[in-house]
Amino acid sequence: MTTLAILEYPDPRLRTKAVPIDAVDDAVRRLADDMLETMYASRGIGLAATQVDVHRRLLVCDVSPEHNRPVVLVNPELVLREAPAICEEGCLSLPGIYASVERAQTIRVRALGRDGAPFEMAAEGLGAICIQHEMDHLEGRLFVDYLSELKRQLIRRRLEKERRQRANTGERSARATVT
Ligand code: GNR
Ligand code: NI
Repeated sequence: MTTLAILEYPDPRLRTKAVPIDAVDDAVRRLADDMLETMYASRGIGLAATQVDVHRRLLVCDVSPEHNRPVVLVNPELVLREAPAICEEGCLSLPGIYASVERAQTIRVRALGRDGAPFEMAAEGLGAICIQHEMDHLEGRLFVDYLSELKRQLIRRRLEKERRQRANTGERSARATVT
């Protein structure tokens, strides 16, 4: 397995709308496995193919406390969304940036699994939020799109500054909550 490079905001490739996958073959399974490895290595709870510059409808997530419940969703479709909830989100494509976003608290999603078979699953809380966040990536949408242009500008500047500092010191970015 391989860890893949994650695109970072404001990379325009993050705006690409992903196309459906017509067959879950070995190449798709390999990509899903590499995405899971990348997600775990980055301490993320989800990853969309868009973030690794593959513009196909595939996402992975694992919101379990032991990080031992990987989920692979191919061509996911929401069949139910209910009960709005506001939750603070982060994104591996915006390292260190956190902001509150409104999502549905409960969802049902229909998708193909790693084996290519269709299935439906219910998710709530963090699992539901994560799947909606990943499905947004597949549309070329990011959580900062729900914020004002002023806040997005602040975030762009902060990320630029952090990247300059990371390049100089090799250190991780500090946490910043944008309210
Ligand atoms: O790791 C992640 N954490 C997270 C926290 C709250 C809401 C959504 C997420 S997804 C994010 C990983 C990521 O960027 N997926 O696209
Ligand atoms: Ni993300």
